[in-house]
Amino acid sequence: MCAGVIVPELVPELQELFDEVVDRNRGEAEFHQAAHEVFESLGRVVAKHPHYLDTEVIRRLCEPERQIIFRVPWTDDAGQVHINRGFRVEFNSALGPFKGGLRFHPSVYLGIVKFLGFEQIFKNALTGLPIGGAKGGSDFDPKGRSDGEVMRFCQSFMTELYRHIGEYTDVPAGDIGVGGREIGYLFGQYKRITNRYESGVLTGKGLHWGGSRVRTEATGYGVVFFVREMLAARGESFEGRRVVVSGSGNVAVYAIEKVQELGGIVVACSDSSGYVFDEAGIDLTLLKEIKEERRGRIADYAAARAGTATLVTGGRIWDVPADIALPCATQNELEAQDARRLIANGCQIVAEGANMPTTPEAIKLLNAGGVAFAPGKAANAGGVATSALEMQQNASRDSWSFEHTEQRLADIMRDIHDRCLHTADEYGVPGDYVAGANIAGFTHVADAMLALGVI
Ligand code: NDP
Ligand code: 2IT
Repeated sequence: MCAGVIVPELVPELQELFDEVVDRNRGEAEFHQAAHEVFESLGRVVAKHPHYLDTEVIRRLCEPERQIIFRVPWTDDAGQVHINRGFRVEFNSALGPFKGGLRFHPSVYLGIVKFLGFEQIFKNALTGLPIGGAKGGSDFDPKGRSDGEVMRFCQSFMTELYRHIGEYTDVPAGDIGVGGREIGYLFGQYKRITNRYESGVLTGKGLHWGGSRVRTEATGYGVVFFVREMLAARGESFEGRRVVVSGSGNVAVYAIEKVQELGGIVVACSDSSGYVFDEAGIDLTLLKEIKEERRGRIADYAAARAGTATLVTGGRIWDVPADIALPCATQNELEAQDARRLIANGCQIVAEGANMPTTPEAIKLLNAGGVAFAPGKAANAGGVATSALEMQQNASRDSWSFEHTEQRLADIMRDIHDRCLHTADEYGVPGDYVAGANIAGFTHVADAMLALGVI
């Protein structure tokens, strides 16, 4: 666990299972953190339904069905050979083929892939669509690499991965460092090796070669649709709300776009080198041009908007006063000190666009401070849900309109929101989106596992 984290007690049977998870997965702090958060919610479930303990379904859920680690050799533009490590953790296929993104970032190791794969099981269950949970990636750092280098890396990565995936087996997609360009190179190599145009093997494809409309926008739009439901539940809307969004990648950019469409004002966003504060509201056309076309830095945005925008390096984006905070960059980016600052500044809602961006201690403080908190496995499920819609379109060799697909996404996010609240009510913790998401996701997948026998 992270240093300084307050760890709430688990019921003894779950504490024993948690200790076993730590023991069997040593050094994988992020996986322990993700498992602990789910276990905290499961106390109420096993008290009501002890068969989830008796059948060992929780113990089974914590052990991935299959874990693949492989060498990825590639050559840079200067002819130098590099070796990276590739991962795919196929965690659970009770509900459908393994499904989840690939992350290319130097921080990737087995513990990161496992935490993401574990979260993905419950997230995918919450969508109500037939997808299991998985995650993969590599410690490859795409920053500063040429197109040719990225292509050769992707081709080498797929040269091993192809034998483990397939439209009925395991369907990867993007995550940090993996967007449309990388999915293209990965799909091209899969097609070449297998001699099959198997569109349903990857999602996040380009619109001309099997991709779905709205998939690029889906995670960011989905988070904002989820928050719209949270606001509506209090009789409020985005109109005139000040919003802070961390990150400036795929999720952040489209969260900003939808907040602006709904009348909110996004006053700050960031990348790993700092954040930009723009009182007039982020200029999204400029941000997209810098981030999506030039693959530039947030500093380039600040330089181009010198009149209104301020670049802050070495600070915390959560110091910027906001009604709504959307962490959309990476894990554990919103810590206890940030939660205190958000509360002091009157923030009312925190919704996770990223996976596990809020530390356990920060979540506790936000709850105690009366801030409504939506966990990533519910709030950012729009990305993978739209991936499942892409799989549906591929299976039927069809292509849906933007409006139809966006409406499906909005309906799915409303359904997830309502199910979280309904489940939280049912288990005696009204308004607790974390418990609602964990319990609804868990019971859905655990019931399917039990129906399939001891496998
Ligand atoms: P991108 O690679 O498009 O963007 C990531 C953004 O986060 C960049 O601005 C990046 O800054 C910043 N960032 C990444 N790592 C760090 C770090 N260690 N410290 C500070 N900033 C960092 O990724 P996505 O937008 O796709 O993913 C963002 C988050 O959303 C991740 O947690 C991902 O798991 C989650 N997510 C993504 C989904 C998707 O469909 N893409 C679906 C659901 C969740 P810099 O460029 O400087 O590194
Ligand atoms: O974390 C996530 O849900 C994703 N990166 C998207 C996964 C997917 O298969 O679309």
